[in-house]
Amino acid sequence: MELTSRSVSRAGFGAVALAAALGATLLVSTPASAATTLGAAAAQTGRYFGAAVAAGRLNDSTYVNILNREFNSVTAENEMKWDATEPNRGQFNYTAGDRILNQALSNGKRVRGHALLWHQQQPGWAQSLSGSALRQAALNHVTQVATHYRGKIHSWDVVNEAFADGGSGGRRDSNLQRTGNDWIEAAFRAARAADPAAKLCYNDYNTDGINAKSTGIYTMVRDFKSRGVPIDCVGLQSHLTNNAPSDYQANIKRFADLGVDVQITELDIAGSNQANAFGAVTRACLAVPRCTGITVWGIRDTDSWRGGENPLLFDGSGNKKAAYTSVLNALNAGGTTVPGETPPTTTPPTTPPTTTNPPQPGGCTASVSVNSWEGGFVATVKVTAGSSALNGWKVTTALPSGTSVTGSWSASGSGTSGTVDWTNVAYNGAVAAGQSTEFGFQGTGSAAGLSPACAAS
Ligand code: 9MR
Repeated sequence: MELTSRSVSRAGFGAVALAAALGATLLVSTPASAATTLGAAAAQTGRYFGAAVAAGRLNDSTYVNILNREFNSVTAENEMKWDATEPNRGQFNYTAGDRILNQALSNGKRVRGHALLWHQQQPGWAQSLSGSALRQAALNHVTQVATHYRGKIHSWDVVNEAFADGGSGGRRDSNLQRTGNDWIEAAFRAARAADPAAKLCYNDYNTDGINAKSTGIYTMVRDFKSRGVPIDCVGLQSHLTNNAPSDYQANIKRFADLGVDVQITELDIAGSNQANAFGAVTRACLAVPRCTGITVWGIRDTDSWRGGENPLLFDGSGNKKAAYTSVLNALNAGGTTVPGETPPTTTPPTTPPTTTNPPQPGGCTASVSVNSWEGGFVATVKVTAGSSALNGWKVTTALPSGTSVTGSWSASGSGTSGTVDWTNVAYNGAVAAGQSTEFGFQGTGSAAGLSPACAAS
């Protein structure tokens, strides 16, 4: 990625000065029991405070001491990327990623997964693929890596940096984008099927304020939510200089209002206003209940990818900087509490089915779209209500012999082979007349010739 530098505008400086004054006021009410580490301070409002970690530094005792003391979340800086985890097609290497994961889990930290698909840091073999061969390889990569880490990752960056810089608001051209505009949703569906418990995030940079690029992402997330594409969070990388954009908090809030969490995923801030800006970013996250955590992109200045800019919270010797104190004070001053993390599939139905007064079945239709490759497929099924509303539905699929379901989302399957009945889950049984909902499943073998039959229930 390229960094854009920001100058301190009058308006921006005014906002920071105001925020700093507010911070000072709030500090007066800091409880006597203020936490003394970033992780503990963030946990007071249910948030995490994390750092990007490099496996190669885990033998450095200064580094590991700070990591273990201060942070309660970890992101692998490079070790879970495509080039690291699948250096040869179909041959997976989790050695360095597992090292970071195990170090974190054994010290009670949660782990963010970064990143399943990205146009950068692709292995050479993927760079030379295109079209359906690349699509198949990419979805298989998502499935394999998310399955390896199943149950251990708090949040996955499923897709990283897929939007273009500048004013278009559109997708970035890449080999992945050229496999079809729906590659992102296919990736999210494959990730959900492989690890239903992980929060699935879209992550990008220069999207921290309200601009054409962040609005393009906003529109995609709104579309995904309306169509039932599984997405749970948006990552704002927040590689900044001197200030967060003046509409940073408003941007966080507009994403949260779509019903997704927001995570600050790669925070680093260069420039002379660094300490104030770190405090302002922290306060902006704390002000929005669905801003659930902050990750800084490295521990000491000497660990940063922004060589020479010293954009982190600890100096090269591991000493706390003014920016550290600014963040800690902001965390201790508090903010809104993060609401409980309820997976979408456990949300109670708004109109529960009743056995005493059953609704008149109104009929429904089902259609399927299949992304397939040699040996596997992802099927997305659209259920559409007829002239009456549905309070529950069942879709029957006859799978070809030899085909086996390996995962599904937004429906419960009666089995994994042969004739499978798919029944709505709690939150998507109610479908208004003429409206649709979607579910999907993934499997090995072929989904050729599927013709799903729908019945109201
Ligand atoms: O910090 C990472 C650096 O060590 C790598 O050389 C670089 C390779 O592209 O990726 C850096 O991390 C990036 C992250 O994965 C995605 N967002 C931008 C980060 C900084 O470039």
